Amino acid sequence: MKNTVILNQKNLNQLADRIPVPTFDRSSHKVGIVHIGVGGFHRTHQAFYTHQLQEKFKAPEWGICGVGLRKGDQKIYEVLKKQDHLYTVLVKHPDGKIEPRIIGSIIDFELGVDNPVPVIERLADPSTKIVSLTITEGGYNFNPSTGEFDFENPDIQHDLKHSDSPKTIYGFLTGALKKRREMALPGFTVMSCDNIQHNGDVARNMLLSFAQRQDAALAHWIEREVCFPNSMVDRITPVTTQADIDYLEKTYGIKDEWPVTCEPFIQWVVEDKFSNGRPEFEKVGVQFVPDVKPYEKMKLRLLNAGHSVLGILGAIHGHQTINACMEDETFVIYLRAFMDKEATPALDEVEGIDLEEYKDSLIERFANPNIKDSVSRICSESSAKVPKFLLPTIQENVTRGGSIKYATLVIAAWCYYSDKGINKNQQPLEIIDALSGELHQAAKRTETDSLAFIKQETLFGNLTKNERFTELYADMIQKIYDDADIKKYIQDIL
Ligand code: CS2
Repeated sequence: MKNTVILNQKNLNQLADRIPVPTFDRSSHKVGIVHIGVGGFHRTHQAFYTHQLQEKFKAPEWGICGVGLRKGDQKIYEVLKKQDHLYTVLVKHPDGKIEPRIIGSIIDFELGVDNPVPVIERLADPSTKIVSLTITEGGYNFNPSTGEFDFENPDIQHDLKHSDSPKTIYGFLTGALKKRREMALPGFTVMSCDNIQHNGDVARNMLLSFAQRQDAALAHWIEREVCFPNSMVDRITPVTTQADIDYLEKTYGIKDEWPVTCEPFIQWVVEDKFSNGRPEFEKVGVQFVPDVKPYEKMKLRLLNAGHSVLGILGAIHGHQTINACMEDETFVIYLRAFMDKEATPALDEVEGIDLEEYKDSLIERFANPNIKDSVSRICSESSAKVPKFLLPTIQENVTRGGSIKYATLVIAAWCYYSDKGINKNQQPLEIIDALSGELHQAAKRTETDSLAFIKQETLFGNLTKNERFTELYADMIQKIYDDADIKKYIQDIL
């Protein structure tokens, strides 16, 4: 048994013979990227790529400063500060192998919750060239059915009135960009890394809507000076468990309070549109393309939607993880049928990608038995995910007269899930959703109005106007409410 060593910069030398540690001189690195929303995904993806670039090719001007804008970011802020912003990534292979590595690309962290000034200064600093975002699908503050910026949000109203003490991402970005304009500095690139189709365009439209209300001249300057590349990001990153923390300590004698785990697969496709320079990420496998849209659509409609199909149906059946769903043949066949018969017909050609192979690879990735990605993570924030991952496929198939039954069952199951909060064995489900109250209220009305759940227009738009969809949905609702044995209906549909 190795002696236990606390993870921090001073102890790295002692750890170097146990696992790969950063060999570059972190103290000489400058912040070039400010990243807002340091969750597990950022740490296994962009920070991982940046680390590899710094390790293999040096890139001292592209250190990352993490930023948290929500109260919930306090914990990651404290853990990373204590560990000199070092953390471990555990890459979990399907054959059981686990590859650990300490990541050194994050070099600083600011929390903007009670004290926004240091964050604004950091964003406005001449060394900051890119501001990247993983603020979640629900974090962009737009109405999912109209796509319009939501000015009703009280935090947005606060930011419009108090530009020097912002709470939202838009208040922070405009505050910093205003300073840059005053100092005659160039803008920075705003690089969205969230699972939203046209994520860069969405970030741009939302920021400009906000800025126009606040200061029209600034909005014009942003239009000219700030690029918003679209990007497709991909790496399955489950929630870290206590078992992961214990594994690292028992096996390697490393005390890391918040390691992060992921699958071996990693992909990042980005539009090469940067306002103020960028790291040479292509050296570590990032694809720069003129138009990322076909890639993002493919990923959202197959991978993310596939996750929601398994997660929501799996939760009701009583499966705990995505790989448990994939051990259940009925679920695998259903997933493939959804992908082949509903998602694929609504996709465009993706240059250089064979969609059959892509789907095969998703089936393999989801089945990785070592990943244990919880269905509760997948179902969390479904109100932000389903309208982006699944509903566009239903809408397009409604228009073109294609199959909709596979996806519709998922919507009916989501209603039952939101209403009852239990699986078919009467066990409680962990529901994490910013709109859980609203979803529950709407779903509860199903007893008297079978379409109540899908009448939530901000989520479902005008889908209730389509009879083929509503009839199918109402029929499925009736069956699930009569008997929640979801696998029976999955089999019926197949
Ligand atoms: C998942 C994603 O949030 C979800 O429901 O589908 O987090 C997914 O694991 C990642 O996008 C993979 O790149």
